[in-house]
Amino acid sequence: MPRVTAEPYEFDFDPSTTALVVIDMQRDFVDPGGFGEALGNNVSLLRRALEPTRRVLAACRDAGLLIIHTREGHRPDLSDCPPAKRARGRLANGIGDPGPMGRILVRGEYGHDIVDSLQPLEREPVVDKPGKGAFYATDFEHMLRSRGIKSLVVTGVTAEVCVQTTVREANDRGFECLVLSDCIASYFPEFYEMTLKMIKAQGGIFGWVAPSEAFLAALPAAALA
Ligand code: C5J
Repeated sequence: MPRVTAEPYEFDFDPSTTALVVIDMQRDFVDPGGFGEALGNNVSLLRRALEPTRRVLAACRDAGLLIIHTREGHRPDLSDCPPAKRARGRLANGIGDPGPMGRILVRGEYGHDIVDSLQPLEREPVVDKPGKGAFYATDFEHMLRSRGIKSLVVTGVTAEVCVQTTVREANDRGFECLVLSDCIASYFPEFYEMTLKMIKAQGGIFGWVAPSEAFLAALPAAALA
């Protein structure tokens, strides 16, 4: 079984029961000129994760792993957006309002979609989630269980919000999570650091952490081809 040099200890995984999860790499969070930047965030902090994630995505495609992408957002009529979520932050331009790349966090809008360099292939499921976690109010868990998935390799943004929420949800459901440290990112450097610390604390209370090169070194080429 492939073994990744990770923290707090080695992460063993079977490629046939492992999925790569790419969380919310959406233009509105990551691209210059999007919603995230309009809120005053420095998107270059998120963009650091793009190239390592692109490499991992390519390797997982070659190895034949299941790959699932997620996007945070809502139906155009906002019927799946809790009023409390919409009101939070008292933003002049918040969820559902016009933003620099279309209506903010609304499905079908340009800004809601995944950045060009990480666009899903047709065969790769995309989970549209109304919450921060990928399990809440989605068929994500059903997809994983239907395919016998036991381990998740986790990438995406933002570290402390949708990545961490998803890892916690996955951990409670019995999935083993390896978070790739250079493939997640936050607008806040201290939240990025603390996310990694929290995941691997206490013997891996939520999972494992490793740089993508350690995962790529362990991933057999064409594992499932
Ligand atoms: C995500 C957010 N994707 N930060 N959303 O983390 O609101």
